[in-house]
Amino acid sequence: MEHTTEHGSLGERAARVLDRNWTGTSTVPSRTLYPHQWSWDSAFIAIGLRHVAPLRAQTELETLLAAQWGDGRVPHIVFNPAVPSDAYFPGPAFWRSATAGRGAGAPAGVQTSGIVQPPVHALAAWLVHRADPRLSRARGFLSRVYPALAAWHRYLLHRRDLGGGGLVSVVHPWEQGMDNSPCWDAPLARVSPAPARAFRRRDLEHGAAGDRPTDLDYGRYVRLAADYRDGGYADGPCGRREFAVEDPSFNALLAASEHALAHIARELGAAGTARHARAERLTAALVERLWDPEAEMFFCRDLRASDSLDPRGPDGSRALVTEYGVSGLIPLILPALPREVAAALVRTARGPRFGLGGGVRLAPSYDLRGPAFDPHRYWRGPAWFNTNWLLERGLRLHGERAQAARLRAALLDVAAATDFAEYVDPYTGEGCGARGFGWTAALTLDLLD
Ligand code: 9WN
Repeated sequence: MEHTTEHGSLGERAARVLDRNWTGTSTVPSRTLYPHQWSWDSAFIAIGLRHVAPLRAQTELETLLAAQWGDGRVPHIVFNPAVPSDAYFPGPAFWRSATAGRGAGAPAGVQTSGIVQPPVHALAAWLVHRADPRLSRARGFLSRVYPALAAWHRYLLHRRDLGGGGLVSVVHPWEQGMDNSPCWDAPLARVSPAPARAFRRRDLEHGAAGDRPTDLDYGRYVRLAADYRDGGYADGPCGRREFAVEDPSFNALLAASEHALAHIARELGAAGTARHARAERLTAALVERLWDPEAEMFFCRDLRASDSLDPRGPDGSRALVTEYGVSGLIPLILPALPREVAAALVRTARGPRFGLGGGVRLAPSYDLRGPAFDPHRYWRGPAWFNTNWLLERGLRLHGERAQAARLRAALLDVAAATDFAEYVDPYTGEGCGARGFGWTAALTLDLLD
């Protein structure tokens, strides 16, 4: 498809979306639905911004890291004080970071949430640096962000290895970023929802109810977040969570970012060897704990389901949630993935569940044949641009050039046709959710480069 219209080239249109979403210090995912700074959105946005505005790309990451907590966590939302506090739910009045998060070192000068999102930031910082090394060196960009990124990874590896097997656990579906994925249905079923009257959703004012999570999902999200807050956002033994899941995508992104931190360390004159080794250990732990060779898929591990099981015995595998979410394909981005695992993952991506070999425009967020598949409901089927961008990268990394090229072309076509939709029907490419969405525009710019 030709990507130039009377409104300018696709790249110009994408850059205009990022201009419109820029607040002066960071970029909102959407002016309507998400009017604050989101953690993994900012990482993807910086990856695209670096091609058109490297200074803004650096600032994007610096703004996020300025809201880092004393214990090293990078909050999933940094609230913009210029936006009415009830524009998004749950807003600053719900999270109460400055008071409830004091013990965990929440900063005093900025209001944030208290949960995290996937650690894409070191990868983003490295890519941003490489786009304009002169500017980066002149501003001391890497030497300023490196300690914050190292503390962030330390928090995850030391405070969030709740299963003790070398992987990080998420304690809320919002942390993993694929909020209502069917992978969470079983672990969430144990959580008693907060009553609907206890909160007011704002998302339904901007998005169709059929494209969003249900009220029951929201009740459970609110319950989990409120319990975490009321426990002072404490992790570790006294902060035992009702929901604790090891997720393939979250951990794969941490390993990819650990490789990126190794490159950053080397650029700063230190040895990156220990970090590469840690990334390889994370990759090995992913394979050991989450890979199912018969299914040819990575699955989530529900730590609470395994509580009653002997983790060393064969029953330990029952703790794997055998739902095929796109999260289970994301480890393809890892260079140290065993060759046979990478080959099997490519088969799964091309097969009938994800359809990349034929049948879909873009990879869905969930199994096309799964019982819970819904082509329009958020993370229960629709295709998202960030996960497809990661798959494109993974396919290229593992030598699947033709498949990667087809995916890249489809991403550009669908982004152009939907005005940078938040997510799309995987079969038809029809846009859903917000338009002018930050990471869709940013990753379009990255693919065009
Ligand atoms: C909750 C901002 C975020 C993304 C997530 C996506 C959605 C929020 C919501 O929007 O989550 O964090 O209110 O639904 O699921 O991946 O980071 O774009």
